[in-house]
Amino acid sequence: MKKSFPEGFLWGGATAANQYEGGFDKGGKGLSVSDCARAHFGVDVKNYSAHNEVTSKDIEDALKDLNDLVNYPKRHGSDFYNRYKEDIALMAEMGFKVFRLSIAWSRIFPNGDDEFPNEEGLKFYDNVFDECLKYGIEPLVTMSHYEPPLNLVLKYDCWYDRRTIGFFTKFVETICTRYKNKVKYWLTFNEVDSMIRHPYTTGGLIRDRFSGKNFEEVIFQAMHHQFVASALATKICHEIIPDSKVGCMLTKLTYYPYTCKPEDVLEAQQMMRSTYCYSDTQVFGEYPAYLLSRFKNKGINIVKEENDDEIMKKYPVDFVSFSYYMSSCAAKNTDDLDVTAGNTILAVKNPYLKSSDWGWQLDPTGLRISLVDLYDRYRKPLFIVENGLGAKDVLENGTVDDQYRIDYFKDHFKAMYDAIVEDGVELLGYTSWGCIDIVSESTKQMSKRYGFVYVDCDDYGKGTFDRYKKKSFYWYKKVIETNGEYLFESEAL
Ligand code: BGP
Repeated sequence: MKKSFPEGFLWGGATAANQYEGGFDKGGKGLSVSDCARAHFGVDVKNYSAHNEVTSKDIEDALKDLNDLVNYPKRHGSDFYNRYKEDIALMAEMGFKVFRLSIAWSRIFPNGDDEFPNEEGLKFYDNVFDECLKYGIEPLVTMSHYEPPLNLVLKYDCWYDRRTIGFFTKFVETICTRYKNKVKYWLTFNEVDSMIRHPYTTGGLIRDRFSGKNFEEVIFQAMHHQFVASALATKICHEIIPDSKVGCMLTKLTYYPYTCKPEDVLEAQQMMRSTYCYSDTQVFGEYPAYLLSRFKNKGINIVKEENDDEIMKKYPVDFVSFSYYMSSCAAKNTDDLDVTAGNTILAVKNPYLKSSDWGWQLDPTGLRISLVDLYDRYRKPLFIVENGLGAKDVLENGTVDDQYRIDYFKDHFKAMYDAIVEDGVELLGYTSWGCIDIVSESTKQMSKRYGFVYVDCDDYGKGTFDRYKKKSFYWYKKVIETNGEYLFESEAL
């Protein structure tokens, strides 16, 4: 009996405006926080905070030269803004059923608190969605993916100020109304948990603007506003687009105990909660007991308004989406243990796993473990909206021999298949991260390539930006064409 994925499985790819779109100051778009996120060339990729801490002075420096696209690679991204027709045609050629992208909030409301939306920005996404639908590709839209308007940061401290809930829901009402006949799959916040690890890009929070305050409490207050906003966004989307499906999105970090010592098993369990507590809040519509205990024990006081709990409870998400790249180990005592980088984290290295060029540990079995964990925990349909291998690809004779990427995907897709067929997981679809090469989030590099399509641009913004199909382009096309059967044919090995 042929092995294939469920009928209607949504194969595709994922991007985010702040890393892919470019055109950062075109078409009436205002500055977003990401347009002021400087690249730190030559800094160790493990030094995550050096790459992602942002100070008020950094913002002043970024605003001094808005023509500086070398130090601010996200300003040019992959130039999707000018090349969206070509890129969507490439996605269609691979047979995509779904394309995940985000709407840049500051392209619609340039300052975040504008009275009226920017029509040129609305028109751009109309054109993008029309291009997708022309090929039968479903848009999967992230409402907020590291793109709050910079003005909200400078004027209100962004998500720390409760008024940002209103600015965000006005943005949501605008885009749901405008695209109600074109978009039915939505995500509210990308990796809502990431505010803990990079509060600037996710929450628009700059530490030195809160001197004298407990910054952890500031982050959780901002996150509370995002939870209320996420619930209201779900409500608004369902009201305007009755058949819409709205998902939360978490960073699926998967930790194994470094040994079978009970204290290491406990440490791994506690570390897993570092992201579960936020998806728990969005799926169950209330703060989990262990997060409330943490608030109490650390003297963290969240200011709520009287309807907040009711709103969060009343409008939970329809499905759970997540990013998965790698797994890590956890140990009570990490002295003398090797540490390696991961997605926005540093963690104990697993001696049984290989690592990517950026130190991320490659673990397809960990994807199956993650799928089982999440499905057992939430009993809601799942959607993998980010997965892939960031690697140093070399363009030769107009293509890239990225057999290593094919091998990565093959192993991960087989793990997905087993989770569906063996473990009964309901998996709606899969969008590989950076399906066309994209500026990386943690290090702002183009050279950390994820795509099935190579973009001729280096870490300094130099290149033609022309697109080249990699070996994996043709492989993924066959996987989609056969709904996964190709994975199990000998030639796919
Ligand atoms: C996730 C983000 C994406 C993407 C991905 C890969 O956390 O949601 O925006 O960046 O990580 O990480 P990186 O780009 O740092 O390789």
